[in-house]
Amino acid sequence: MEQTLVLIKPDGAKRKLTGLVIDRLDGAGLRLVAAKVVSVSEELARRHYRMLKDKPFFENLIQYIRGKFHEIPDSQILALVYEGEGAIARVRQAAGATNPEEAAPGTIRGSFGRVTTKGQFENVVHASGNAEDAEFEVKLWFTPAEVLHPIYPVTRGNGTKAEAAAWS
Ligand code: IDP
Ligand code: MG
Repeated sequence: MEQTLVLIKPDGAKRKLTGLVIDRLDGAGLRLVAAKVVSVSEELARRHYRMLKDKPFFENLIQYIRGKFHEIPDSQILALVYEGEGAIARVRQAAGATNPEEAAPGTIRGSFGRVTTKGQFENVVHASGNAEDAEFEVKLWFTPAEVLHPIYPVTRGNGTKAEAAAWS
């Protein structure tokens, strides 16, 4: 059994795709075990995308996930945790490839993503990439009390000190 993090990115929220994304993931037979509206701080955004800090698109990515390109008030975003056998790969499959131009037709990104004229990938959803990222990200965005039967070991905290304490 796996749990994986999904974020409806600001382009998805702005373009009223929230219901559609949830519907697609329902259709994939996954169970929703946590959901929360989060105000994405600079710190949270940087921590979430820590592995990409040396990429040329990193600063734009931080602005994008904080809703700065889509006039999202309070940088609000919907964060979700889905659970199921093979949930990480199944959500990735439903999401499609990172580059919307390469994402298969019928996937969320293939159907609704776009590449802006400035080269930013606006790809509607975030989905954890692998087991290690899924654990880190679920712990970063949620406390154990916010997840129905949290599955990740509670002794290894990630995120901020407070978040680590919540999982310890
Ligand atoms: P993923 O979201 O499919 O896991 P990552 O490589 O983890 O892809 O990149 C995180 C996010 O950074 C992507 O979803 C996309 O929004 C953005 N991104 C990734 N690669 C590029 C790029 O080459 N140009 C612009 N934005 C990118
Ligand atoms: Mg990734």
